[in-house]
Amino acid sequence: MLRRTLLTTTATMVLLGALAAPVLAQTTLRLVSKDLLTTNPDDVKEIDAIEAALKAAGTDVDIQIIDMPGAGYADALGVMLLSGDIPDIMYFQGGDQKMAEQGILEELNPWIEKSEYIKDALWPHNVDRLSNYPYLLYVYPPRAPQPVIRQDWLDKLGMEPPTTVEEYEALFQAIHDADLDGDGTPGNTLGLSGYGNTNELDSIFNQAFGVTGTWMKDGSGSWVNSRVTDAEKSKLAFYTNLASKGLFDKEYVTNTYDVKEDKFYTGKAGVIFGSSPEVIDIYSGKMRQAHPGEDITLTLLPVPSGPGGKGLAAVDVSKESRGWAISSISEHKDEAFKVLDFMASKQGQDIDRMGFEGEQYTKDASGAVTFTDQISTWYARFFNAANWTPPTPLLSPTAQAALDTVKADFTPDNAFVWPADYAADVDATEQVYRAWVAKFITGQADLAQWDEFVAEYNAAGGARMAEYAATVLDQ
Ligand SMILES: [Ca+2]
Repeated sequence: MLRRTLLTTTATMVLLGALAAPVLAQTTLRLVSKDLLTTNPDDVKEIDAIEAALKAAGTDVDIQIIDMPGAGYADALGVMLLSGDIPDIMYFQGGDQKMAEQGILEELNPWIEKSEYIKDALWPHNVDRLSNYPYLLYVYPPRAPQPVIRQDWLDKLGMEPPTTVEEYEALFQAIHDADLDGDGTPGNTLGLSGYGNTNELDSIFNQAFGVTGTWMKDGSGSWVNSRVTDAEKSKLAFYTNLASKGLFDKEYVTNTYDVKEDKFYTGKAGVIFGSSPEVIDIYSGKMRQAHPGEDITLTLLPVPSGPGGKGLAAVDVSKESRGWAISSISEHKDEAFKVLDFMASKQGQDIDRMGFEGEQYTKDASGAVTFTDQISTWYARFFNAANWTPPTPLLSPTAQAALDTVKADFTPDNAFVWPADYAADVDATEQVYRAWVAKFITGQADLAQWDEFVAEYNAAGGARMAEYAATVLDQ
């Protein structure tokens, strides 16, 4: 009885509501992203806030999150898309090229041109990547690993941050020779550690040794991969020399990123690279945790000059390797793009970058923002707009300095997207290169064997790749 009454009342209210207000058409948008889940309250709260802000601005959307496993995300997304289930808004982390070839990804440049916010929020490399590949949008600064050191160690050594490659070696040598970790044994601290490969080092040393981009002209004016140039050889001679003197970590190949970090926090390495300003701040926090009671700050080391020049490594602008896409067959492309455009606005960035008042930050009577401890686990789900500034600094001065370097020092690379039938060559040459670099640095091979490496590289596909590159680069 009671139930029936309730139902009737509800039905009546719905009817009255429908009569009282004009019918607002709500659009359902389906969105899929990596690690954005209906089971994560912060994710749901952010999506709710986006819906509310868009509704206030006249766009009524119901954004439905599609849950996807974080592990194997690219594969899981690919399976769903190939089954014909294509969400309106999709985040890709691999696998997008095949979908673009299928014609299911919308060309974004016309949308961006008429956007209200995104066009002003792009980083320079975003513009270049979109012009080469218009299907993915990833509004974040380029990754440019930069080195940091404990300021108290620099002080103990009485040294200034190095500005040349020679001064870098001198700093690494001084770290090595001193007993900065205070275990009573000089000579057991590395100047520099790394992990996996030498990409991080290349970030500041490529240009210093004249490795200006992926493709360079040789003495005869032919395009060659920079991997097999004299500039690369002189850079590797620098790395090899550091390793042979105990200044660079010969275990870098087997180090994982946390092993690298651990050597830094425990004083077994004086300098490591942070992959982004945010990561540099994480290093600062972990360093302080490892040394409670000490007031340790990290200092950013500059991009050095060398015999070949100076600058951050050239940035690959062939395409975004990850990012947001819109379905070209969506019936709601306008609304889907409005969501992305909103995320580049000040209001959207305030939500995406700072979280929520009373949780990640507080506001006083004057409106001044103070971040709480919860900000340390908050992260942007969508964008890091180039034109957004937080009301209170989000980054430490050291991390901000790293971001300023990235902003001031952008060089586009001349790498391009390989056709599918070069995939095996690209993989094989990369393996040959990595293996030889490791052999040179650990001393298993001598740089006198350089020609042997070049021959193996070219045989593994390097020669065929260079022939193709010439047809692209000479256009
Ligand atoms: Ca020591």
